[in-house]
Amino acid sequence: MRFDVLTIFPDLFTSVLQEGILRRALARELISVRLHDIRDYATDRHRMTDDRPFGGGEGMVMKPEPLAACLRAALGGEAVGRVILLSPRGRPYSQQVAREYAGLSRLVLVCGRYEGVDERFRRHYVDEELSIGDYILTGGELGAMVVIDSVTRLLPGVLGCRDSAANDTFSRGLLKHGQYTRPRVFEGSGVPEVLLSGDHAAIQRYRFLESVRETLQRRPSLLATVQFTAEEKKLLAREGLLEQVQVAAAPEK
Ligand code: 9D3
Repeated sequence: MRFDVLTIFPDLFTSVLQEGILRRALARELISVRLHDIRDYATDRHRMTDDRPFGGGEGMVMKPEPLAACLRAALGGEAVGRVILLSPRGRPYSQQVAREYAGLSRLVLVCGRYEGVDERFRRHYVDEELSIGDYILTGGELGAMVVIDSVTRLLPGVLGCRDSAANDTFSRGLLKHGQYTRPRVFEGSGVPEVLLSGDHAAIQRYRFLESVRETLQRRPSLLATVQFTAEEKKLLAREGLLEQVQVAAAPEK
């Protein structure tokens, strides 16, 4: 998969791409990331990428010509690849959107700064606007990194089967159960006995119930989209959790 990033701060991306899973995905050519410095496409002698808003008001707006020239260079004649503008008024990002992007061969991520980009650039060139959450950032770069990180780990071959994406917190809509490792006793606290028992069916039941309890407590609205098997329902009923789960899953929460 190929990512093209348009930004006035390409250096922000270097550390994120130089460590861990992203570094390995790049080295194995499972992804490529091309950073395009919008400032290289500014035409005036001060290399300005922003200007004051017509009509007045606070802050600055990103000029359309450098953005358009940079995008043209990034696409290199091919009109393939979805053009995504990171923006606080965009569609909310989610694991579902990440899975959708992971099915594409190319993403172009445009990072705005200041108060936003000129509306004509947005209308003529942007396929969709994407927000990473309801809080205010100083620009789109962190959003682009979130997209690159979350999409890359979904690509075939990026994660080993041991930590495969199929096991994720959001893969079936339940939060993950807590995990324990050595030592057996830490600051006076032990490890749940069942995890030491070697009884894999019992461990699986315990973890499933822990997942449901964690989800009920922390994110009950997530339960609305979870499908339980008949066997899981029996287990939940036996633990006195079925009714709570059904209440949490009911609409109008
Ligand atoms: C006063 C109006 N502001 C909108 C709430 C203007 C504004 C603030 C911050 C415009 C752009 C920005 C910079 N943010 C992003 O570029 C951004 C972002 C975000 O702020 N929150 C969540 N997701 C994203 S993706 C890009």
